[in-house]
Amino acid sequence: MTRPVLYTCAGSRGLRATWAAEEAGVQIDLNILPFPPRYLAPEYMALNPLGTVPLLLDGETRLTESCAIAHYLATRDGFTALAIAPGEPDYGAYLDYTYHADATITFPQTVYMRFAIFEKDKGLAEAGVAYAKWFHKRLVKVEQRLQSREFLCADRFTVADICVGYALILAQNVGLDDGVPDSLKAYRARLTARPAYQRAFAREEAGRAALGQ
Ligand SMILES: N[C@@H](CCC(=O)N[C@@H](CS)C(=O)NCC(=O)O)C(=O)O
Repeated sequence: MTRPVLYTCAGSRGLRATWAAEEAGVQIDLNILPFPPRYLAPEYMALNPLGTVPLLLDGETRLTESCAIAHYLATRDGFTALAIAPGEPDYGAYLDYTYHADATITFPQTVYMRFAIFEKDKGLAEAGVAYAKWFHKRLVKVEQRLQSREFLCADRFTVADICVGYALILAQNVGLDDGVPDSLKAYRARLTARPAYQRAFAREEAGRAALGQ
């Protein structure tokens, strides 16, 4: 069997995939691209016309959604405890939090980043700040869920934690931490202390350093 190839940028949403690979013990070839690849690695557009990262290639299989890649890697070589199977009590919650992570939580973060950081000279910084508030409000569901739990689903660490945890890591990296509740900061600290997270982070940072970024 060939190894899956992950194209990503260090610290991007692709970290969900690198992290899942480390947790699941799946060997991947990691290709760290300069950010943003659409300008700094234009040849990547031939592989992924969206120009976005991550991209996972595995034989005929290709995925461009970070949360889907995390689930795929957690189950590729056989079902692992990182995923939740149909029939388990938290199956629905697992799907819900895994999708919620990018569609509802990370989406407003990226609008904030675009208008308030990357393109702040374009006069739309106010819109960016409004989306930052939206991001903070949208943390309520995860905050309430974790009031009585260590992990989001099934009393164990799963891909749902990877996907939601990344949004909290991104918040810290882009100056959105002031509105993050302390309970979620503690949850993030528990997640990032995991050896598999540390290995994934180190792998991506080594790739970034090799690019001189
Ligand atoms: N929903 C996709 C979003 C992918 C995405 O937009 N990735 C960002 C990096 S975190 C990107 O590639 N931005 C560069 C660009 O759009 O040019 C996912 O979860 O993977």
